[in-house]
Amino acid sequence: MPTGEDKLFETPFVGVSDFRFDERVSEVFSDMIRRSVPGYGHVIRLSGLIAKRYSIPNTVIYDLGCSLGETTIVIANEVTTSGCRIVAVDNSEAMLKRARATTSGRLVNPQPIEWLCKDITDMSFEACSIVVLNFTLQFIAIEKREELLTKIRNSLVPGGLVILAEKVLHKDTKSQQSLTDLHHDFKRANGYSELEIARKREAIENVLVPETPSAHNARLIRAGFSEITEFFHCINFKAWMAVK
Ligand code: GEK
Repeated sequence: MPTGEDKLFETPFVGVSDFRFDERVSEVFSDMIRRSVPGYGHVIRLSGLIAKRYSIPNTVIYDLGCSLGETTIVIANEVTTSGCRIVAVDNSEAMLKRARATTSGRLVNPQPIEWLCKDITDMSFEACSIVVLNFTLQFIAIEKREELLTKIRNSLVPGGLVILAEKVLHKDTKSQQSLTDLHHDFKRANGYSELEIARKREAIENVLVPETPSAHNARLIRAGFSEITEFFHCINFKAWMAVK
C-alpha cells in the first residue's frame, strides 16, 4: 500500500469542519478509503474491466478525481486498445505528487499516463471513450454537476461511456437511517472508533454532498446519456455506466 494508517480523526484537529485533500489526507488516503467505502476494491476492479471492454482506439481515457491513481493503475494494466492515452486529473497537488511517486512500480501493462492538476469543472476534454468519476462527483457543487456531465457527454465519441460511482441517499428516511447505521457498522468493523466516525462525519458533511439514485439518473438523462446501467450497489454506495 502506498500510504499509512488512517488515524486522522483519533484526535481533534483545528479545522475539523474543513476537510481537504491535503498532504495529511493523501498520506493515509489508501487506508481511509478502503476502510470507509464498502466495495471500493470491486468498483475499481470493475472500472478496469469496463474500460478494457469499451475503450475505443485512438481516444483518451479520463480518470477524474484520480486521488492516488488506484483506478488509473487498474485501467492502465487492463486496457490494450491501440492508441489510447490515459489522463488522470485531480485538483489536489498533494494527491498527485504521491500518485506519481507510487504508481510507476505497479504498472504491468503500461499505457501512457498523463497526470494533470486541474479543477475538473474548469477543463476542456479531448475526444474520449471512457470517463471515470469514481467517488468524485459527490465533491462537486450540485449546481455544477449537470454542466460537467454535459461537457463530458459532448466530448465522448459515439459508443463512449462515463463510469459514475457515488455515495447515495435513500429517498425513504427510515431506509436511509438503516443504511447509515450499517455503513457505520462497516466502519466500526474496520477498526474506527465512535469518535473517529463522528468527527469524520462532521468534517465531511459540507464537502461531500450525496444525492438519490433517481437524481443521478435524471441528471444523466438531461446531460444526454441514453443507456444507464447500474453495475454495483453496496449499502449506500452505487456505480453506473452511462453510454452516450
Ligand atoms: C479513487 N477516484 O481512488 N477537480 C479535481 N479533483 C477534485 C475536485 C475538483 N473540482 N474536487 C474533488 N476532487 C478516486 C477517489 S476521492 C473520493 C476519489 C473520496 C478530488 C479530490 O482531490 C480527491 O482526490 C477526489 O476528488 C475524491 O477511486 O475521498 O471519498
